[in-house]
Amino acid sequence: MTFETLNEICRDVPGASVVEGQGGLPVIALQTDASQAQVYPHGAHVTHFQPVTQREPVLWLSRKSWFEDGKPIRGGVPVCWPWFGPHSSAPDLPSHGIARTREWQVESLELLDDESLRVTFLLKSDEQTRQVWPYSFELRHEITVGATLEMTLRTRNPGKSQLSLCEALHSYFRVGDVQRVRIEGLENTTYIDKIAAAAGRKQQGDEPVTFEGEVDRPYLDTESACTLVDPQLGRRIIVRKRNSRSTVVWNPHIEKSARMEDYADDEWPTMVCIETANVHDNAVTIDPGQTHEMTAVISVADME
Ligand code: TA6
Repeated sequence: MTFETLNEICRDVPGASVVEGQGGLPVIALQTDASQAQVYPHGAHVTHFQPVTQREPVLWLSRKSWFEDGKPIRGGVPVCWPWFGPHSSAPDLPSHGIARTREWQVESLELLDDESLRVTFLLKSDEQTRQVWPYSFELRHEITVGATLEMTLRTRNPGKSQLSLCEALHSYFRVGDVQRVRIEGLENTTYIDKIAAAAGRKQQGDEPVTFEGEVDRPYLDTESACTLVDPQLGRRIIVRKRNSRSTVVWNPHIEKSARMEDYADDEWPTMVCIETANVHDNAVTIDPGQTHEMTAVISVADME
């Protein structure tokens, strides 16, 4: 969408504007009494969310991120859809699917009665998507910015065959020091340890998740909210969810982050991913004519 079209959409909505973002890409800036946020139509990608109570942004964004066609933004909340991680049978296809590297259309933008702002992005199947995923779909990403950041990923199946897919709102959170944080809410949950892949599935004990090294874990069959406790920034980030059965936790630590071109070597202590997902055993199927939606709600509280 051109700047002019986006300007037209934002013009009559108090608190919404479109500005030139990184890489010259348009970005929608949303300002409310409670918070501010930024969302790129590129990937329908939330890159910034900061309640007025917070000195630091809630979302992490790499200073080396790409901001260009065909490449994913590193940080914020990438939309992983309709597969998660590498494609199961075509390794040369993009990791985490097709949604995060496409430009989405703005379907609606409105100021709600509670003074929050809601923008809905739409991505429809086309020739390009059918080349890598031979199905018809309508994918909407509804983002509501206020005291919380609420994101709903909604898949409608307009076709005649059942859809089977994986999905994640791959949220990157800003922390003071990953070696000092803990995640509560995943106790006694089964996870796949992708670092010790040979070890396969493991069970989290009744202790919180902590980060002594690289951690890459899809936790399965869990609908629990997670709390990211950050003593250095003196806050707790709470990730609530609906219709999500998986939570993926990731920090690349030293070696993996050094291998990533769009991730600075010294950034790994400042981020943690807690991803609201349906992956692996928790893949979803959507019958013809049906709609499935998954929601993440991000909020922040001071440390008790
Ligand atoms: O969510 C964790 C993960 O699957 C990791 O394995 C790591 O690859 C991360 O996603 C980032 O993936 P990306 O394709 O964005 O580099």
